[in-house]
Amino acid sequence: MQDQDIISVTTEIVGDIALVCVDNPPVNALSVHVRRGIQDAIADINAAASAKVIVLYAVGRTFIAGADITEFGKPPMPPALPDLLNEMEQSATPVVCVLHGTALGGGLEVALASHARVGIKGLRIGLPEVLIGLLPGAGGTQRVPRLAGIPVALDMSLSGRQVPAQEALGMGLLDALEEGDPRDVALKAGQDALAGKIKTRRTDLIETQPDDAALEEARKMVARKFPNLVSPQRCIEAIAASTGPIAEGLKIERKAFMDCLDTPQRAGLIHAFFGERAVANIPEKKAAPRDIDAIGVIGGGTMGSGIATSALMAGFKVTLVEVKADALERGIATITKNLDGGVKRGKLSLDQRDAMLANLIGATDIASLSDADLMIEAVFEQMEIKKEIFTKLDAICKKGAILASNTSYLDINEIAAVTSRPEDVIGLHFFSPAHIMKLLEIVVGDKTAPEVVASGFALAKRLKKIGVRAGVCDGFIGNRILGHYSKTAAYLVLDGATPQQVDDALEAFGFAMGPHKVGDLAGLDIGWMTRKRKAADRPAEERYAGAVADRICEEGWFGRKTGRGYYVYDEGDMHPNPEVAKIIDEERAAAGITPRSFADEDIVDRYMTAMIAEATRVVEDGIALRPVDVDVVFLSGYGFPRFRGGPLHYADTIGAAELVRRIETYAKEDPHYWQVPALLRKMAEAGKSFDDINKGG
Ligand code: 3H9
Repeated sequence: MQDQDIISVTTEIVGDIALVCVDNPPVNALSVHVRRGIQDAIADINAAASAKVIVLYAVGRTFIAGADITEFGKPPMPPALPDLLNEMEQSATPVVCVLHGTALGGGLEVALASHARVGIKGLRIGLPEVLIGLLPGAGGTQRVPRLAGIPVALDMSLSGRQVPAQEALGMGLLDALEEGDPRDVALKAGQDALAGKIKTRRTDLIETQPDDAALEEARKMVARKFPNLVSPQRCIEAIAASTGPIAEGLKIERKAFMDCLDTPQRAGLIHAFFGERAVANIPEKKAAPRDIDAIGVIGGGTMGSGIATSALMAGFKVTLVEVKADALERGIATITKNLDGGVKRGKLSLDQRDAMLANLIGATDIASLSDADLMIEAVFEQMEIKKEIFTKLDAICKKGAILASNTSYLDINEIAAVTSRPEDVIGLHFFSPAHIMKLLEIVVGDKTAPEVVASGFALAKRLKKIGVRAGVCDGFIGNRILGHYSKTAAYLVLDGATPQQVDDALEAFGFAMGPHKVGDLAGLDIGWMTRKRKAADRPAEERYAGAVADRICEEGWFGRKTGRGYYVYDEGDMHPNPEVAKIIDEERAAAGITPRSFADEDIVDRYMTAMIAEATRVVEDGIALRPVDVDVVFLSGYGFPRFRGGPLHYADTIGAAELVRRIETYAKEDPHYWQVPALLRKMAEAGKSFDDINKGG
């Protein structure tokens, strides 16, 4: 059966009321058959004059969640949504819309073009198009200002936030709020409209109140907050046009929407949207997760406290274990501070914070974890210490408990091997600050049981994090790739760029912070320790990347926390550290390097090519299930610009053949560092993309 032949819209006549029902699981997206179904239903009812009012509603978990995103980038299939909604607005029989769940994007636009809107309690409405590189393209930029004013239209369409029903009622975007099942509410809404209790009116006949000040403020905000994004600017342009005739405004909106549809940003953001859902598709997805209620966190440092905070915020009971009473006290104080931060940011009420703290127990004896369902070890990154803890856990934990390590690079198989139950052992790699960062790498050992992997994914969901499955290797997906490409930044500086130039070039590419600023923020001592730890294993052919950073650390400059690193931090002011320039000169002289200049584009190309090369090897080695898993790790854990879709989505915009050519060119300078991954060469020869691999090709 062709897509357009699917029947997803049905009409039921009850007296003078025509109930038009949309049923297109899972989220009632406006696929071509839904658009045709609504168009035919309204035309038929008007032609037959079979009802005095039409009530449009949907069944399932939500009202219409928007246009069908999978249709974007494909040939258009009529009717286009804007045309359908213009027709609906002109319908001689008034249309009342009944909304439940989440009425988003095109879904809300259907409601705005109706003649009245009734929400069902629990409803949230929103215009999230900007989050996928678009703007409301079916009248949202014209009809929200008419019903609720320009400031509301700017707020909703530039933030993409979901507005709760009560607030929507206050804004004038809903006419009534009811409780009940969508069909029952639809019938009542029809009766209320017939009785004149719900007033129906055409939105296009309302005039928008001008508000130049709000538009100007929005333009400034967008220039400051989203300098790289196209669609927010175009969205403001369309909203500004809403004070004129609606036909003109709709034309401007349509043009802006179609232009945005054509941008790589739209493709990148939609790749990110589907990618975040695709990573849940794991080989273990049919396994039943184990019940987790009580969690034990071992280690009350920054990571352990952050993990405990995250678990408390998700409603788990948490026991925090530290060896010494003073360390335990510090851990509990950090958790309290984290939760207080949530209260300050308006994310938690005081009552919620108190309830979470009441779920927290502190202990200095690991034996107090004997009843916990999941242990998360978050102590110092030393194999011997980890082994000692896992040996103890094995002795005291109940049967079926999951034993997890938050290690960021150590071998999970080696840790599991000290227990009598390696099938219960898994890596749960959180990112700092753990109660805020979205990413959770779920590291699967050779013997980890499928239910334990499924439990890791269920846990990620409850913690409102994105779980990504990773295999065992030094650094798993993210840190392994980071360990490789971060050397490029150091080589660029040794060869002639300044740290600030590297940072500026990568920030212009879209990273929130360049690598030297990130180093200063995280603490340069961390990299220094890692380099010392790995010194013995460094291959003789490898060009040493740590020369400058080591010298900075030897001065006691560890970045922000010491007031100095690559930059000097002085009461809110930040400028390049002049002493670092001297160190760089000395290191260049010692290595016999004559500095050369790099164009910003060259800096970005080298940095990104190194990232893509190691990411390709991570896919090739089976550490990541698919290229999209790497993309999601970088988007949710490493500040990769979302509008670029992730390193391997970005790689597809360059193409495998060009990437091979680049690596071969750079290899003339350093053949050890720049090696073409076998997979990339094969892709170049076969004309394949990473997206082909995502699709199973
Ligand atoms: C738009 O409307 C443009 C118009 O202004 C103009 C047009 C001319 N299309 O998220 P979930 C899939 S732009 C196709 O896991 P939840 C999703 O991939 C659109 N598929 O559920 C997943 O598939 P799978 C503006 C979609 O309960 C399944 O549905 N609207 C769409 O956690 C379940 O999704 C948006 O941007 C879609 N529009 O959250 C809303 N939406 O099971 C985007 C979802 O195979 N959607 N799917 O992995 C959402 O924000 C959330 O899905 C929602 C439900 C809150 C609705």
